[in-house]
Amino acid sequence: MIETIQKHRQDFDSRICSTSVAEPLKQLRIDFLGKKGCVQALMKELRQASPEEKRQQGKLINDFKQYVENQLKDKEEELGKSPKGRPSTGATFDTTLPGRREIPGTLHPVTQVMEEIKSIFLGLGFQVEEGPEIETDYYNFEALNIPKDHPARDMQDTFYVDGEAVLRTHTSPVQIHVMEDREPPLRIIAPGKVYRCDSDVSHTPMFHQIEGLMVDENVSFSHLKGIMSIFLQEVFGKNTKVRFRPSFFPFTCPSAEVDIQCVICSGKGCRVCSQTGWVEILGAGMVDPAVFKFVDYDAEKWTGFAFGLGIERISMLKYGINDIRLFFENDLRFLKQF
Ligand code: 2U9
Repeated sequence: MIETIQKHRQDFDSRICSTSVAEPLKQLRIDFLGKKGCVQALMKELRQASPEEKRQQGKLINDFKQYVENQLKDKEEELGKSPKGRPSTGATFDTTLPGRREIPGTLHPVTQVMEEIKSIFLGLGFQVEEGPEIETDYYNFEALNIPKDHPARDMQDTFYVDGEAVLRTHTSPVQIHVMEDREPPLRIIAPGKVYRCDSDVSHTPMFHQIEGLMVDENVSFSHLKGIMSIFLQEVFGKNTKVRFRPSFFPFTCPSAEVDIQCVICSGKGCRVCSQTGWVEILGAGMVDPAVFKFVDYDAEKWTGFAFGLGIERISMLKYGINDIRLFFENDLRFLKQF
């Protein structure tokens, strides 16, 4: 009988040690303390024993029963405290299991291109300036030489907040604020979100812009051409061909639209460049003296150039993306490629 109890105890100890979930613990209770369990079987065996043996062996069986009950109670408490029946103490875990790999995130492609462009202009001596995304009609339009009845207001499909407040349609108000606060010389870029009520494969209601402004004595169109060419060759490669076409903006005169030779077909003609071999990349021009008047700059003394570009458009051309909405769908299959 003593050996049988010892065997049962060894068996019990080894099973309870390797139990880390509640379900097998229930089975252990049934196997040892249940009606058909081994403690009951020992009791049955005891019926045939002499009175003296009953006294001695009965005590051993009771001790074993008590031991099993205590051990089960402790284990149940331990498992009950930790989630999903795992031990809270970490006493039993498989050290041979491979660790769980953390998948590191990456910067959004729009943020990456924004940072790249900022660092190019920082290298050219420009400072970064920021401003509010809700602006007044004055800073978004009036001070940029876009009066109330000007057709350029329709071109920009404005979101009106209430009364005189609008979601800025470009980051140009930042430059107006800076010019109000500071005297030239100025060399600044204004990155940030802008809003226009427009949505299709190449427009989203919110997109990112970087605008730039340089004001000093004797700043000329040559400076504008030089800086734009250096910038575009940094982004798209040393051999990128750049061309300037005359254009119109209310806040610059003369104005230009700037193209690069198509990065998809290298100028041969494809769907992206509508068979022209060129793609439009940014707008620019010499600051209109009317704008200087609004900020009280002496237009006889100071001249300046300004430019503006959409970050999503640059990113689409750089990476060959054909639908701007992909940037905002948060699909990891798209985002993981950058
Ligand atoms: C001040 C004076 C002049 C900023 C400029 C453009 C030309 C331009 C567009 C490019 C693509 C906007 O994102 S886009 O749709 N921008 O073509 N922006 S000149 O001129 C300024 C800005 C501020 C005080």
